[in-house]
Amino acid sequence: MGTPLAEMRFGDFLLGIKGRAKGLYVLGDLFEFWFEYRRVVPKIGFEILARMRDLAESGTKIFLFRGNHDIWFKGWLEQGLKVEAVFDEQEMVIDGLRVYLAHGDALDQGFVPRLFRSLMRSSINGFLFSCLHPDIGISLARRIAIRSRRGMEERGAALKVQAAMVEFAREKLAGGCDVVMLGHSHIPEMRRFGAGVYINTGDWMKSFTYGMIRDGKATLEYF
Ligand SMILES: [Mn+2]
Repeated sequence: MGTPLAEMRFGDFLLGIKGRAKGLYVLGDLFEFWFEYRRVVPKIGFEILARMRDLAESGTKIFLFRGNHDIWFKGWLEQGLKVEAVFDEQEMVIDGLRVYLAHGDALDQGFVPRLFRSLMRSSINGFLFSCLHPDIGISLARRIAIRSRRGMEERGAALKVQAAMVEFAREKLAGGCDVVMLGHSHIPEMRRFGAGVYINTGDWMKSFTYGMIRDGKATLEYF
């Protein structure tokens, strides 16, 4: 999510599925950046977090997946939002379908994304980062995160990732999955391979798209 307007639209989406969706699977990079401090809650996307908690309390099971921008979930978000679980990748049975879900950044072989991923995943860096005052740390991290995303928005880089994702999905589907859902590339798409379906859920910055599983069918939807 980027602009306040995009955030509001996602908020409207959350409100709209209340009482209707059994599960919500957030496929990573919900935030440009997320970090859980020991005693400080970042002032990031509060409205969205409040709506997600409301949704969880109304009975929708929420599953968060780590992206490459928001990997620092350390339990507070799970407790605070009443999230069911946090995953890197997961195969789940949803509505009778075998569904593989992940953010998909592991398939991104670009130099900057790989560097960004290893920086973000290092626990020493996490410790050092936690020593910075949150106002300084968060604005620094946001700047790096925005640069990393701009890299993704370059057409060449995005197309490379897209191709790697399609190939990955083809293999997963051949291996017995019914549906593969990924994000990260910001390019929404849906492809069929035999009886299997690959969906890239796109984003909530420009595309406002999401994957839906209903009555044993997976589709790509626009909000
Ligand atoms: Mn990403």
